Amino acid sequence: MKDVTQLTEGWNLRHGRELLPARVPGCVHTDLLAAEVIPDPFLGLNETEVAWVGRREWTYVTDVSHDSGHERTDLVLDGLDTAARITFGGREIGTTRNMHRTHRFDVTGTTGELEVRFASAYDEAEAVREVTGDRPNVYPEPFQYIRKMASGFGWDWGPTLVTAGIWRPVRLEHWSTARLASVRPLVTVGERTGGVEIRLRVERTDRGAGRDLLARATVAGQEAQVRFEGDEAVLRLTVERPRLWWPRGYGDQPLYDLDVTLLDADGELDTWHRRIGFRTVELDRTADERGSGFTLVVNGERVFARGVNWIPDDVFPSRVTPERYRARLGQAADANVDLVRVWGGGIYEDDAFYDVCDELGLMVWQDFLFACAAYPEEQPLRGEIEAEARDNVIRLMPHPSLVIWNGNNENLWGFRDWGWEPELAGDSWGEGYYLGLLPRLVAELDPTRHYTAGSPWSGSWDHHPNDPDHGTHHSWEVWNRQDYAEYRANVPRFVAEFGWQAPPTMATLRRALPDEEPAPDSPGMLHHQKAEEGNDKLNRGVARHFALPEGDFDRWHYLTQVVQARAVAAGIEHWRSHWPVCSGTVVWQLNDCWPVSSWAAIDGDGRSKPLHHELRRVYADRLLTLQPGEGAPVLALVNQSATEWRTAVTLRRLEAAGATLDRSVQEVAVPARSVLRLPVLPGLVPRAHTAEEFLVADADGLRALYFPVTDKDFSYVRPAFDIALEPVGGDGGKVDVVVNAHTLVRDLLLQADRLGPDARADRGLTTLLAGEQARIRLDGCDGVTEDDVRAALFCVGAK
Ligand code: BMA
Repeated sequence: MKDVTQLTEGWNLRHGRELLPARVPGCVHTDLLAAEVIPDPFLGLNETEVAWVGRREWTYVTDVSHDSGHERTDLVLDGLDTAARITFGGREIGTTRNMHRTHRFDVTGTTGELEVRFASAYDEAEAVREVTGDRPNVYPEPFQYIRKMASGFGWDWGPTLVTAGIWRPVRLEHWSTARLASVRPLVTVGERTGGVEIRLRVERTDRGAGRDLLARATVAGQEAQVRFEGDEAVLRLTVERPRLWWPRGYGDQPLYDLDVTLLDADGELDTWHRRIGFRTVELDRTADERGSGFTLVVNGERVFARGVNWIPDDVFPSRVTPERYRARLGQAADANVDLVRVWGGGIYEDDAFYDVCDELGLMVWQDFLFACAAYPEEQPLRGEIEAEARDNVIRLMPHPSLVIWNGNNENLWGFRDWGWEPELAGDSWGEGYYLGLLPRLVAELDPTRHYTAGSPWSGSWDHHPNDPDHGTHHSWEVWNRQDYAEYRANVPRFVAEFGWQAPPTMATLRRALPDEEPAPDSPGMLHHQKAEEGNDKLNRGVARHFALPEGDFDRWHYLTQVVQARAVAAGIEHWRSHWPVCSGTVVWQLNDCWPVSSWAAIDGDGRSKPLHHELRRVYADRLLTLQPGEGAPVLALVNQSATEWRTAVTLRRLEAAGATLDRSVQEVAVPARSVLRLPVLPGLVPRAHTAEEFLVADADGLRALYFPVTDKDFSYVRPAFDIALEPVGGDGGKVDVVVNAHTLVRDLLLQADRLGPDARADRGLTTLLAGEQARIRLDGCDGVTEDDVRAALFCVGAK
C-alpha cells in the first residue's frame, strides 16, 4: 500500500547568512514577518517598504531522509510559487514556473538536503516577455507572463505584494507496482437512477508494467470492479433513486462517499476518496425576442442566481485555513447567497473551499485564471496553461457545487473595447485558450459540465462581448460615471459583475492605520484605496444624495457605507424584479484580501459592512420592492420560493412628519418562482414637488420604501428616537438595543465594531417610521453603556 511522508516540518528560509524558521505551506512574506525582518505590510504605508521582497531570490531548505522499502518514491509539491529550481541530495531534480499546478518528481533513493530556490517573479516574467513579446494589460505589472496569482501584483482593491514560497503541501509518496494517477468521476442523473462513471488512469513502476491490476469502487452501498487492460479503465456504478443535491434554498445537499481502491493479487496499492452529489446542471442560452439568455437550470429547475464574486481571502493565500473558508463562505450563506464566482485574477482555491460549498449548497462558478490582460499563447506559457487546466479540472470535478467553468475575466471584452485589438496587430492574446484549448479540455476531461468562454461574453463574436442582451454582462459604467439609480436603465440577461465601493469598518481601519487619525484623504486612507479615482467616485456617489460632510470623517464613513448598500440593493431589486429576463446577479465582491476601501461586503478583517446585511434582505426568497416606473412606481413581489406567496400588501403614502395621506390594502398571490409587478394606484403616488411625501409597502414583515426625491432634497424632520439596553440571558456578552422611533428614522446603523473589536450587530441599515420599534442584538461586547451605543449609532437626515 502507498505510504505518504508529509514534508511540512523542519524548513528554513535563507536570508543573507541567516536561516530563518519557515512555515510550509507558507510564503516568504509571512516568514519574514514572523521573524520580524519586515513590518506587517497590511498596516499603514508598509506595503511600499517591503516591495524589495518581490525583487529578490529566496531559498527554502530542509533535510529529508526516508527509507520506505517501496519501489518508487515521488516528491509531490501541490504548489510552488512560482519560478523554482529544486535540488535534492545535491542533484537538481527539476524546475517549475507555475503556481497553479502540482509537480511530481521521481526521487527514488535520494536523501539529504532538499532545496527550493525561487527566482524573483519579476525576473521570470520579464524573461518570458522577452520571448513572447509585449501585450496590453489593464495594470502596469507583468502578471500575464507568469502563471502566478495575478492580483498579487496589485489590483484596484489589492496591494502589490509579490511573494514566493511553498504555498501548498509537500510530501513524499512511496509506492510499488502502481498508483492511481487520476480518478475522474462523471456523475449523471437519469429518470430514477444516478450514474457514476469513473475514468481511471494508473502509473506503474517498471516492475508493475505487466502485472494484473484491479480497481474497485463503492458508492451508496453499490460496488463495481474492473480489470485494467493497459493503464486506463472505466468503472460504472448505478445508484437507485439517489437523493438530489440542490443549491441552498432549493433543497438539501446530500453527499455520497465515493471510494476507489487499486489492487493487485497481493492486496491494496492505493486508495482515493471524495464526496460526490447527484444533480444536473444545464445552461439555457436559448435565443428569444430580446436576445439570448444565460440561465442555470439545476435538476430541471430554472434559477435566478444570487451571486457574489470571490477574490483570494488573503493576498498571501497560504494563510487561508479551512476554518477561515468556512467562516467566510458561511457569511455568504447567511446573506442568502447561492452562487460564488471564483474570479480569474485569483487562484483555484483549496479543496476545503469547494467542500464547504458542497455542504452549504453554494453553486460555484470557477474562472480559469486569466484576468484583465492579453495573454500570449506562445511557449513556455501554453504548455503550462494546459498542464494547469488539466490538474485543476481533474481536482475539482468531483464537487457537485461546481456548476460552470469560465474561460477568463474581461479579456474578450478588453480585446474588443479597450484598444487591444489594434495594439496587438495580430499577436496572440488568449483567444486560442478561451475559444480553443480550454473548452476542448473541459469536453475531454469533465464532459458533464458547462463552459463559457468569458465573463462577460455574449456567446459569439456576432455581438459585443458585453452586450447586455446576450449572455453575461459586467455593469461598471454606473459606479464609474453615474448614479446608482442608473442600474434601472436596463435589464441585462445575467449580471456577472457590478458593485459599489465603501471603506471598511472603523475597527478594521483603526487596526490598519494605527498611526493616523483617518480622514477621507489622509495618507493611510489614500494608500488603502487602490481604485482609479476611487475616492472621487465615493464622494460623487455620496454627493448625489447627501450634502457631502466636510471635516466629519465618521459621517463620511457612514454615508459612503449607506450609499454602497443602497447602490447594490438598487441593482439587485431592479434586476430580480425582471426575472426571468434577467437570471442572475453576481455582486462585485464578497470579500477582501487586506484592509482596504473596496467593493467588498465583508472587509479585510472579516467584519460586515452594512452591505453584507443588506444582501440578506435583497437575496431572500421573498423580496418586496418599489421601483420607479413610468408615471407611477411599480410594486414588485419577487417569490423565489417553491410555494405560492399569498399575502396582503399595505401601501401607505406618508408625510415626512408622519401623517398618513393615503392607504390601501391589496390581496395578492404570487406563484412559486415568479415575480408579480403591480403599478401603484394614482392616489398613493407621492407628490415629488412637495419633497415631503414617501411611499411605504408592507407585507409579511417585509418592507419597501420609495422616496421620489434624493435625501438632500427631502424635507426630513429631525430624527428622534430613544434607546434602551436589555441584557440577554444565556452565554453572556449579549445585549439587545431597543430603539423607539418618534419620527421617521432612516437607515439607522449601529456600528458595533466601535464598541469593541469583536462586537457584532445582527442587523444593518434599519428604517423606522414614527412609533415603530427595532431590536438590535449586540454580541461580543461586555459592559457597554447607553452612551457608548448612542455614539455608535448613525442615521440619515440627522445633520
Ligand atoms: C472588474 C473585476 C476586477 C476589478 C473590478 C473592480 O473588472 O473583474 O478586475 O477589480 O472590476 O474594478
